[in-house]
Amino acid sequence: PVMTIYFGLGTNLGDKEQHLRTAVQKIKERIGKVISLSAFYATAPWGFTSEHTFLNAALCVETQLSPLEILKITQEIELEMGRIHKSVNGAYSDRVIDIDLLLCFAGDGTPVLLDVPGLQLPHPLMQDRRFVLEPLAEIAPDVVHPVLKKTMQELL
Ligand code: PH2
Ligand code: MG
Ligand code: MG
Repeated sequence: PVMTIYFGLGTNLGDKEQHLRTAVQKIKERIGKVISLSAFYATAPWGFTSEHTFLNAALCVETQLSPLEILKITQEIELEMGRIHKSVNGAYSDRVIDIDLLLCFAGDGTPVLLDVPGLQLPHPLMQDRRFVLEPLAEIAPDVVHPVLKKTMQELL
């Protein structure tokens, strides 16, 4: 069964544009077909203090994989690309790449909701983060958040 998945990508270290392009390429090779990719948005660090600004993007992919299979692959890509620290209890840190699963829909458009250790869909904080909503509203303005019942444009 084909599913549509939306990712949020972020980086605030090194050659950020290259990191986003590399992550998109790896996702394309291992997860599925890229349907759309947003522009890259320069954003200020949210939720922590850092001298390194972010580059954020949103990505839509069609895949045959399950959300947990996708999570495993995105975590492997993060490690391969040199991510060292993960956030602990919401204490964020600088990173080469962060790939977050945001929203997932089955082939018929039914939302896929998930709440298991390590993965919650929709992403529980997406509606609070402009750095997520701005790129996402660019590629999916009319997609409805299945819990909040608002479009990405409305949430932005
Ligand atoms: N990611 C975070 C915390 N803060 N701030 C910006 N601007 N962009 C991010 O991608 C980001 C953040 C947690 O993953
Ligand atoms: Mg994140
Ligand atoms: Mg993450």
